[in-house]
Amino acid sequence: MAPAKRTATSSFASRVREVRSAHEKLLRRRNPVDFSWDNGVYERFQNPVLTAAHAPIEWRYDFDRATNPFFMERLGINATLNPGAFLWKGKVCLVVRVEGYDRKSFFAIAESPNGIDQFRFCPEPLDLPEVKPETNVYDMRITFHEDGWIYGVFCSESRAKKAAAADLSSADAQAGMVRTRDFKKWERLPNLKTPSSQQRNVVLHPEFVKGQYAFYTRPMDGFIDVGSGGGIGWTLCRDITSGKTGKEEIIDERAYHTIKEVKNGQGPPPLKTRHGWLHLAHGVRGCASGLRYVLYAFMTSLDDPKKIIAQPGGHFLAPYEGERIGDVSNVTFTNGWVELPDGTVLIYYGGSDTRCYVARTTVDKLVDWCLNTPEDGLTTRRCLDQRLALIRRNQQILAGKK
Ligand code: M1P
Repeated sequence: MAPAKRTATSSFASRVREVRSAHEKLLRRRNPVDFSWDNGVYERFQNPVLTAAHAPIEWRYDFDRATNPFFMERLGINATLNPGAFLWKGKVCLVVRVEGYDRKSFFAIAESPNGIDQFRFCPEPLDLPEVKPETNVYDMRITFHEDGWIYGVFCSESRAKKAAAADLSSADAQAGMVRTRDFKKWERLPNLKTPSSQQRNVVLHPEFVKGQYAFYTRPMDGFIDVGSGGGIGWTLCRDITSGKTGKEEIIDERAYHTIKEVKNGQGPPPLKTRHGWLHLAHGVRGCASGLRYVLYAFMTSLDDPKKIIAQPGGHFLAPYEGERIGDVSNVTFTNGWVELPDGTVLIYYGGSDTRCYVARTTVDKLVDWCLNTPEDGLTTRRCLDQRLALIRRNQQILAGKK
């Protein structure tokens, strides 16, 4: 027995060294621009910014030689996805949905000096309080509100109360809320109470509107299928510590034969520009291979943030190359972006519910994209007319006639 024990012990030490060194190499990996992509709107990068393998090894392995002599992973991490984003103390930070092999997600902050690579998780995940038992939490949007608090609004999911005993998939989604001033101490607020029976993709607007808190919502009467609900909604709330909102109205509807035919949802909190509020959202359509999630952009009025003033047609960003493949394939989903002091915008998005990517653009480019890209013509005739107008104008320009 003694030699076997010695072998296990020495293998433990070398395993720790090997695992640590591979992990450190991944964390230090640089992320060059992917020049296979060029649409002039945003840049893509060669690697995801975060994967499951970025999770600290202390979160996955048991370092006790007695209980884990082979230095095996005990609590595996399955995915890191759908991050909220914010700037804090000179770093770009992501509040990441980290999913274990057990399918439960939790939140953890990862920091990078440049927002493109070298993301490292803080030593521990966020230890957020519960208001009542919930089965899963995910997709946090961070809002620096003008009231001085920093809010995190996320999906709080539990098994549907009215589900039949044999129905183990019906769920109930609500908007959970936390707030902090330092990203260390978190206060849990009551879940938002809106007129809709279920909510996902709820986002707090950064400013008061008519003296009230304003939320982008996504009402639904089912968990996967939005039923008679759907669209990006809007509601006001007098007292965020009660969570009770007023009536809900749809400001961005689903539409037949568009990228948001099945459902849609606000992405991160909008960015304020001198031309209006810039929004990024996800739109979903159904096809033979399942649901396809893409990102789209639009703008709303500075005077009335629920009033759409520009809505370019089609998607802004869709799954590309390896982004297409993952646990839930053909999905791009965003809930975080940051604006740097020089006007650069870093857009973070989950790829196929598996890993996190970044795209880089600027406020000026996003505004130009929104204000000057035609709306969806909704029929082939009108969309073809838009394209013919572009082609024929280009022909004139290139022939020197304009
Ligand atoms: O699996 C794709 C996405 O599905 C949900 O999005 P929606 O609320 O629009 O249905 C979310 O659970 C999201 O996390 C996930 O990426």
